[in-house]
Formats: sequence, structure tokens, C-alpha cells
Amino acid sequence: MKTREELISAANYDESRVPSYTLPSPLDKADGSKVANAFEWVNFQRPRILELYKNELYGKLPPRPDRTSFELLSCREDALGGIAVRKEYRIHFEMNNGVSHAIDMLLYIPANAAGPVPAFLGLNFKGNHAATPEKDVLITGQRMPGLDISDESRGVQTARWNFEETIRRGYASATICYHDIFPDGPEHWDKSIYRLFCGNAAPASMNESYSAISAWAWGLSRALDCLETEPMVNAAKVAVHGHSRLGKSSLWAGANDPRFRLVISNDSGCAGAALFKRCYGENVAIIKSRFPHWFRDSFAKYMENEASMTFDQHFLISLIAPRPVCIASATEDLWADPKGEFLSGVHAAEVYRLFGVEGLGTDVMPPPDTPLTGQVSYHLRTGKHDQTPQDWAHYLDLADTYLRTE
Ligand code: GTR
Repeated sequence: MKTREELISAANYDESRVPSYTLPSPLDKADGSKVANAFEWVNFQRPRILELYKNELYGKLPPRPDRTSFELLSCREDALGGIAVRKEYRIHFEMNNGVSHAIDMLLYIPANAAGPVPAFLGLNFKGNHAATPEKDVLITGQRMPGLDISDESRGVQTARWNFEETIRRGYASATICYHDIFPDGPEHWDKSIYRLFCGNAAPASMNESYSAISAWAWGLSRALDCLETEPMVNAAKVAVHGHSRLGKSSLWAGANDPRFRLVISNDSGCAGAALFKRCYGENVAIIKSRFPHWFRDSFAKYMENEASMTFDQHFLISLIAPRPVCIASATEDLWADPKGEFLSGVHAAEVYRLFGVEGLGTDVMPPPDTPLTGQVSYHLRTGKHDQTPQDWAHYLDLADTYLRTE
């Protein structure tokens, strides 16, 4: 086996060196026949593929805790210069074994809303306080050793969150720091929500069946539970979104929890929207050796062995059908393989068609900055690996289409 550094320096960025591969179809059944209709998909094939993903890639999702409660920690009626109501919720999890865990959610809601509004929900990398320009938001992310939670870290990711524009367009927007659910490191199982289920000290051996990505997806569903209790939010109209590793998590959350009405993957790359079998940019050997805890241990068998996979990431996109899904890439983000991200949308079409829904409607990649809008949508932004106001403009347009109608 090559070292991690050797694997990274051998990553392929040359389209002519993409290995030839045959993509399996999500409609192929174990007995060799094909899924014929939406009924068969929903009742037999979809559960089988979801199980396959739990076994081969992301692991299981933990159950709901014994008790969950929502504490309103703060409410400001004059947030973001008066355009928003700002709430901070603490979501408490308690178990009969005495273990508890809590995560804090920051929520902005348009101040002038006439009734419950649709919402965006996503995890953040650096703490709720880093996502907002407002300096009096609670510091979060403390569970992650070494994360900068000083006052200097306030507001450093404001551009990535774009709260003001989202509010102006009539949407609520909520976020939680992902480290509060599972601090992002292979040695942090015992600080993660998995403690709840293990009488406090979750051992790293849990990686045999579970993963950090499953914990983050689980956390998104628990945040949605909280939004369901918030009278100013229409929790039946929530878009789950995420950037990069958090885009992998939003796809997995959308696959598991059908309450998410729109699922957005921003530059999610390898083990997100990108096809594994292209082996372009980041690949299984690189990602599993750098971030072993993101996936269950059994995923290691595909290191330098993508050809043996009986599935690829268009299966993951298919698990979201027929709900709208958006795949976004950036031109300079070759590590994430924009073309591979696009192709998983293309190849999910046969499942969307079972529901009478046209997928991407083309297999030709659009030029940069000309989004394809549809129930499966694709957007290639000029620029780097990031989630920018330009990406948000596209997501807000999609929300106007898919979260405003019945
Ligand atoms: C990288 C990783 C990517 C992506 C990214 C991120 O180091 O290789 O798969 O997840 O991190 O999350 O920013």
C-alpha cells in the first residue's frame, strides 16, 4: 500500500487517464431483472440500496435518543439590522442511562413574515458565532480540541452563510456547528453524540458500524425535529445544504430523512456527489486514509479498488428521488471532480423518471455560471472550493420553485 502522500501526489487530473468503467444501474435487482415502477423502487429497491450504503460506506444512523427537548436560549427581534428575528435553541438529548448531550442551533427568521416560512438548514465548520456578523451569538464548537473559539473567530465565515440575502428573499436559515455533533477527528468518538448510546465513553471501535458522516446526518434530522416545533418556520419546506464534507453529510441526511424537501450538495466531491469509478481528483484510498472516521471501516476494501464497487454515487442521488436535489461544483475545485459530480446527477435520471420526473434533461455539462434548473439541478460556478453568494443565489432560486409550492 502506498503512503498517504504518495496517494495524494498520484491523484489523477487528466481526463484521458480516467479508467474505463461500466456504471451499475440503481434499477438492477439482485435477481438480474430491473425495477419496473415507482412502487417497486419505494418499497423494495430503495430500502435495499439504503442498506447497501449503510453496510458499505457511511454506516448506520444511531436511533433517536430516549428524550429530546428544545430550550430557547435567546430571542432578538431586531437582528441583522432589524430584518430578522434571531433565536438560539439548545437541543438537549437525554438517555435512560444518565448520559446527556446538547447542541446549539442558531436560527434567523424574516422579521416581516406573515406566517411560517420555508427554511435552509446546514452545518457549519467553525461555530455558529463564525457564521454570522453579529457579535453576541453564543460561541460553539468547544468540543473540538484546537478550534479557534476566540473573539477573533467571530464572523469569519459570514460570506459563506449569506444570512441577510436569505432573509430578504423570505427564508429562515438555521445552522449548527458540526463539531458539536461529532468533533471532526478519528480520536473523538468519546466526545461525539455516540456517547449517548454507549453509557458515556464511545469507543473508536464503533467505526466498525458507524461514522462521523452518519452522526452529522443524524444531527441534521434532530435539528429538523427542533424546527418542527418552531411556529415561525414551515418545517415541511426545509432545504438541507452543506459544503464539502458537510455536502456529503447533507446528501446522506437527505437520503435517510424524507422530510428534507430539497437537498443541496455544494462541492461535495469524493464520497459526496462525485462518481468514485472515475478516480479523478480525490479517490477512496486518499479519503479513507486521511479521514477514516468519516466512513465505516468496511469502506476500506475499496481503496485502490473502485472497480469492484457494485454501486456508485448516482445511487446516493437516486435515494433522494423524486425530491429536488441540487449538485453544485466549482471550476477550480478539481479535487472534487466537477464532471464526476455532474455525471451522478445525469445517471440518477432513470430513477427520477420512474416518478414521471425529468432528471437533468441532458448529459452535456453546462458551461460555468449557467445553472441547469430542474428537479435535478446542476451548477458549475467559476472559482474555488467554497460556498459563495453566487451559489446561494442559485439555491434561493431553486427554493422559490420548490419550497413555495404545494
Ligand atoms: C478535504 C477532503 C474533501 C473535502 C474537504 C472539505 O480535505 O479531501 O473530501 O471534504 O476536505 O470538507 O473541506
